[in-house]
Amino acid sequence: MKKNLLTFGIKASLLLLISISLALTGCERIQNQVGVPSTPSAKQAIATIAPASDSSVTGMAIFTQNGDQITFTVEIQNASPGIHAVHIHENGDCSAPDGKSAGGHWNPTDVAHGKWGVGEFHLGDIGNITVGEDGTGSLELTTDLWEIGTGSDIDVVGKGIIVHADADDFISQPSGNAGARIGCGVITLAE
Ligand SMILES: [Cu+2]
Ligand SMILES: [Zn+2]
Repeated sequence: MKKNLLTFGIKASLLLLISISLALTGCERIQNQVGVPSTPSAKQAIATIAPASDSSVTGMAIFTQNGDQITFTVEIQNASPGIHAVHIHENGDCSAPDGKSAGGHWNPTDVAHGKWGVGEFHLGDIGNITVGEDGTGSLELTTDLWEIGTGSDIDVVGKGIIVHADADDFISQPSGNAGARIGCGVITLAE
């Protein structure tokens, strides 16, 4: 009788343990279905723009991936009121005081300089920022022509952002006659 009770006790404990583990597994499954989406968080790249050619221009550029679209925003401060060209240049190198170390326009598709979205244009031909009396200006662009952190020819990471003294005329070759380089930043993958 005592032995039977003991056996019953062990059996009951085992059953209890199995029920608990089943219940836990069930919970986990539900959490996995409802919880965190399986896609990784949005990829981002950033560039901090620092003064070049004795200007005091500063700024920040951010690239954010959303599906196959990348949204680019740039904000600059301490620039002279008026129109300033902004481009992606081929080298992520701002070591030269005049920004020339950033090289020419980033042009992986080997076409002519132009206006973004119109006919031929470099993948670095972002366009012009209008700066107000307060010295600030911003621009936003969404495109599927770039990639972030893929290492492909159209990956923006490792390239440079240049802000110019003058406007891009979208016609002059090879770079739109936009004048001195007054701001420079290196595009890096954001962690
Ligand atoms: Cu440029
Ligand atoms: Zn260009």
